[in-house]
Amino acid sequence: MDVKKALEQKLGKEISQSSNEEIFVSLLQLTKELADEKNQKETKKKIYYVSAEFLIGKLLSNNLINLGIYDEVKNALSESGKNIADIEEVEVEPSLGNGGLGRLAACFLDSIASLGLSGAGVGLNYHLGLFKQVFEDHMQKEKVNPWIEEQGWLRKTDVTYPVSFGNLDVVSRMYEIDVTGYDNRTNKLCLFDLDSVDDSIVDDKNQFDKTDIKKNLTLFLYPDDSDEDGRKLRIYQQYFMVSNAARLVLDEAKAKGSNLHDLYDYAVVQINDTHPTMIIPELIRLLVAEGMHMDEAIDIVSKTCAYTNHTILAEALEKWPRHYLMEVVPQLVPIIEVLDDKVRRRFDDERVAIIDRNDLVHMAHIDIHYGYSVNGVAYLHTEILKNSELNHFYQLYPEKFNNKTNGITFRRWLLHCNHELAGTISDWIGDAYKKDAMELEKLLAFENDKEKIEKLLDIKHNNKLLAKQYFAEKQGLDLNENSIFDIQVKRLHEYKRQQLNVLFVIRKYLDIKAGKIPTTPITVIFGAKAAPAYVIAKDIIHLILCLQEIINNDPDVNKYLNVVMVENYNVTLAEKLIPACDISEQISLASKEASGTGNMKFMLNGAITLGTEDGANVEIHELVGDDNIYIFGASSDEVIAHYNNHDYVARDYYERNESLKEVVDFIVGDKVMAVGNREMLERLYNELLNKDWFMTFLDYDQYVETKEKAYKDYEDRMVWGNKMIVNIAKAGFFSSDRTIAEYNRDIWKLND
Ligand code: 26V
Repeated sequence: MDVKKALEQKLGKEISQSSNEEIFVSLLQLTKELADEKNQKETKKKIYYVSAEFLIGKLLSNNLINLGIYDEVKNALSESGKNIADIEEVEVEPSLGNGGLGRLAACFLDSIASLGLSGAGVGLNYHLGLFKQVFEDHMQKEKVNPWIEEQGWLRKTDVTYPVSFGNLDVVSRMYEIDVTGYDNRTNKLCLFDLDSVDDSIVDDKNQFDKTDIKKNLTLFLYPDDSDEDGRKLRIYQQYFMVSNAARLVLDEAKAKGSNLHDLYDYAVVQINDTHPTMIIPELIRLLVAEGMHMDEAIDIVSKTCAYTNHTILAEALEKWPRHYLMEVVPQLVPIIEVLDDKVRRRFDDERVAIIDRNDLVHMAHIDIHYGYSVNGVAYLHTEILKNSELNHFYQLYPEKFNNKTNGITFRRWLLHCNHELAGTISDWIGDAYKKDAMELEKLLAFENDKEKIEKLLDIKHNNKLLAKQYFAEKQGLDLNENSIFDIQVKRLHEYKRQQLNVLFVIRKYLDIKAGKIPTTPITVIFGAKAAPAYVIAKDIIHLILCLQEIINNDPDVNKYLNVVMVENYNVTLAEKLIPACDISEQISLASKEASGTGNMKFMLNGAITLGTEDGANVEIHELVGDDNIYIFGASSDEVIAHYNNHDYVARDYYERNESLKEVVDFIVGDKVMAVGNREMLERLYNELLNKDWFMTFLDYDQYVETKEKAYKDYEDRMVWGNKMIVNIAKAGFFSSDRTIAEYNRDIWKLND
């Protein structure tokens, strides 16, 4: 295909005479047409990945790469004086997820299509994505984040289903987004919506009537659940999602010849965390409505559904009061009661009941009893599920438990975000790694190869320059490209311990003030959104922004140390920061981060991990060996023992450790108070000193020591370059193509 000709035909004029917006729209149309050509007949069995979140990010460049025309388009544009990066800027990012869980779902869709598997994502068409973060007075403020445009990726379909709630009947509508496989088929992401939803009910403070379901149902991703109406709205959303998903599954199975008694030969439903759990009673309800006996319906559904657990944090495991369900989805309650009754008859163990003594419905328990597979998302996480968190279930169903270590799509997280590195790798080992990521191991041959290492270091420097330019333009930030880029980007949560990194920053600041000058300047970069109602998380952001102001304006220090918090961290910004990173901060309290996937993206782009033995860090460590990662901190066993013995006392560490004490006191000292908010800073200080639930002080000394070691090693550019090579070479295991092949081999069994 002559891309230039095709594009100019769509534009109706020359590229050089067209605006970036016009070019974007034409490329969008062209992409959709090419994607259509790769629609394939469904195979008998199909995977439905049902998820409340799909954090897909911008799609244009990825689709161009997957369709094999990225380079032609880029060249055609540049011949006409246009830059593809400027066209990418026209696209609005759909932020339809919070973080790792939603981004994982997006990577999985890419890999399902790229492996040629027949599959669909099923979710909700939120009108407003995760809030847009802005900083005012060194604090996070939330703004609405619309993404749907006249000309976008959504395709309106004629598929509609009736959905009934306790007090309301609605009719849904399905929208589709193409999921292009890399040199392979096109699948669909099916997003359900209601025609009556009305964006104008949201006021400028982000408030809206939470009870007006017809108008608000799909407005927001994760409506605020700090009150009862908010929690009920979540149940409305979840039921709406799964009722539509269930209809779609049954319709498509029937169309392919299923008599529903053999549903599991036609469909597998992967339940992404507990949010879609109600699909189990809903499918049972629909099968019974088709005339099937209840016991058989339960059996068939149990052979069709599989569950993925993404966290061990108890507060994140959903439990809904039975009376909420009674109000919103009364038709499911008798079914859930039957499911509970069957469990209680089989097992005399209150801990595995579905409806507990307080009348709370444990969603994960439904999934485990009535799904045929339960998987964790990294080796350590699955071990913790089996041995402690879900041990009483593991005793009952050892055969259901399995591990599927997460992965990332290399199309977005290497080919798209780091063109120079991807091109260089192709020059060195050929293109085969694009389809078989394990090919990257061939790069190990270049360890100690001075010329190759210099090239890698050059690429890293160029990516720092690109990031510098981007953030100067977009956010008025000034990044020093000659500094070490030490980056922690992820949701703000106490268990992820941004506060530990902050303590280090203060330590470094005080050291420099005292005359201990770093050899190479350091830029500590943060990016993180805090849940709007998460008070301590917002206090941590406040402290970071205060430190940014103090440190970057201190002429004694700012030549050697800078702190930068990027605003509104999202997929698009991740794509700019990750290729520029030297040190990847993965410092969660051991046992708390189920997997992490940012850690994999950084490694693939030649950053060295500084982390605890947590989540997939454990597997990164195993792959790259002690010399190519910086590991510190208490082990998950030690941490779990502290929790069990209730013997961690933060204040003891503070009182015994002069360095730590000085750093912690700085938070409420005159310097920070002069720019910050007393209430927020004191609250954070007291939280750390009196609680520190995620044991920051426990790991402080080792963290400081290990990070200093990393900075020192950075000085020997050859030594550091070797570490980069090993990390890139060993990243192949973390391709989501590998993860999806394992899901298919062990759970889905498509194409058998
Ligand atoms: C949710 C909540 C909501 C209530 C307050 C506390 C809290 C804490 C954590 C969560 C996480 C929910 C599930 C989740 O997003 N898990 C993430 O899934 C990723 C993909 O498997 C994985 O890489 C991350 O480690 C895991 O945190």
